[in-house]
Amino acid sequence: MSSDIILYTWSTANGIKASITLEELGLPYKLEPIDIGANIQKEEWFLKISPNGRIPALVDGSQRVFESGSIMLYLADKYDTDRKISYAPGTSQYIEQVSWLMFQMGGIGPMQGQANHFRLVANVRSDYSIKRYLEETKRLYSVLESRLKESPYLAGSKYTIADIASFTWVRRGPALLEIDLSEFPALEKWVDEIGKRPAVQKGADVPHVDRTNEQKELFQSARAKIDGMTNFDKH
Ligand SMILES: N[C@@H](CCC(=O)N[C@@H](CS)C(=O)NCC(=O)O)C(=O)O
Repeated sequence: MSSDIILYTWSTANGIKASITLEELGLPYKLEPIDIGANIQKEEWFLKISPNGRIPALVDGSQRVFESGSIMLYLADKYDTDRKISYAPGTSQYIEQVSWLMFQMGGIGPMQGQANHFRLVANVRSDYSIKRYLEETKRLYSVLESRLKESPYLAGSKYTIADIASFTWVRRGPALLEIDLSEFPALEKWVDEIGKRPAVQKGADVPHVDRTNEQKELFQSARAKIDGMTNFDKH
């Protein structure tokens, strides 16, 4: 299938949702790496594509698409005519797929993102914030766990973009936040299975960056640094 897709991304939980979707669909695309550490995402030219100044974003001919969930829906609705990783618009399963996709976009992404921030990168220690966002992240995982106990995939019997969206976040929970996935056995099995898909492995490495400096020890020392600060909260 031919396409004029340009993907602007970086290898983060939100960024790889787009590249994994493209790889699953076997769609050719031109990659434009946006180094978020260098703040390229805030440059004027990029804001015209992604007004919120964040990755991922995509341009397909004259169409811009921003927000990872919107990108996934756009690609699935337009290009997944064989319904490999999506349900057809207008069906009940499609609504289930969108519901779980929005659950990730409005829940796991923002909550786990804040948990990551207060646990790993904040320059103050706030035990209240760490507890609030970590507990909420785990509560959201328990919602996924309940769903995956009754259904093989989030939207039903088929692996879809809804699974990809939560997968990219949940897979990072153990290393970044020390979340023990064995507390969520159905979720752990689902993560392992999705992680083995060749398109997922390929898409998760876009753009390829050297991860040798991102080993467990780096996250451990980031957490230890925050633990060593005085708690900022007023009691
Ligand atoms: N809701 C947005 C969130 C995008 C987002 O937060 N992207 C992060 C990387 S995972 C980013 O661009 N961070 C750079 C910044 O905030 O300046 C989506 O799902 O696309």
